[in-house]
Amino acid sequence: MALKLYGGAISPFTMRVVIQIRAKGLDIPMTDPPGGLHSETYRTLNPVDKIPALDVDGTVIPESAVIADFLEQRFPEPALTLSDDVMQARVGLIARLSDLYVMNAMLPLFGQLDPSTRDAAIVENTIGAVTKGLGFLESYVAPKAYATADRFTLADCAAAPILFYADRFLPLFGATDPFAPYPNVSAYWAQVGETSAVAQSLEEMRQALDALSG
Ligand SMILES: N[C@@H](CCC(=O)N[C@@H](CS)C(=O)NCC(=O)O)C(=O)O
Repeated sequence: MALKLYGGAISPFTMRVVIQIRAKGLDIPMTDPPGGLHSETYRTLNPVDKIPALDVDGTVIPESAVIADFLEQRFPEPALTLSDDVMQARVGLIARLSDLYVMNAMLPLFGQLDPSTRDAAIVENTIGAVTKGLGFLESYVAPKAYATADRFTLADCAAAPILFYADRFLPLFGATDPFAPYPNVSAYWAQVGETSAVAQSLEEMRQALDALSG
């Protein structure tokens, strides 16, 4: 069985899977997408043409949430899911809220990095949307090292890299302390790095982004 992850350390969706791989003690190497993102070679392997994607003996699975579920099914131990069905719904919810209402909401900011061409209305609307998304998380995240309080789960794999992006990029647009209105999110963010798989992965993201910004 040969598994390979196509991705990169600047990608929060890739790092969600990398954190899961590390937390489960798996040995799955990560490489750049063959031929590069948006190449014909990669599009042939992965028509979605995004990272991450998991190559399982030649079958390529895109979408970080789908990859996460696949890895849980293929490698059930240690489980990063919860046996209580209502709590497991919370695991999925935290991951989904992070994806949809924080990370996806933040995307317009990446076209506004240059202050000389910045559109103030886009920035204001985007910061408003992300702040609202962080407010959704506030209702569900525990003020602990683990989003669902008791145990490290897929919720942490998803939320940590996305909060990292919010923490790093919102201040560049004037939102100096984006988690301040949210005590649960703030306390969670302060502690989530206590899990070594998270600390190592966030450090790699930091280094990758530093290298990119020169
Ligand atoms: N919903 C996808 C999002 C993946 C995604 O947006 N990846 C970014 C990098 S973080 C990407 O490949 N962007 C290239 C593009 O959209 O063209 C997932 O969860 O895997």
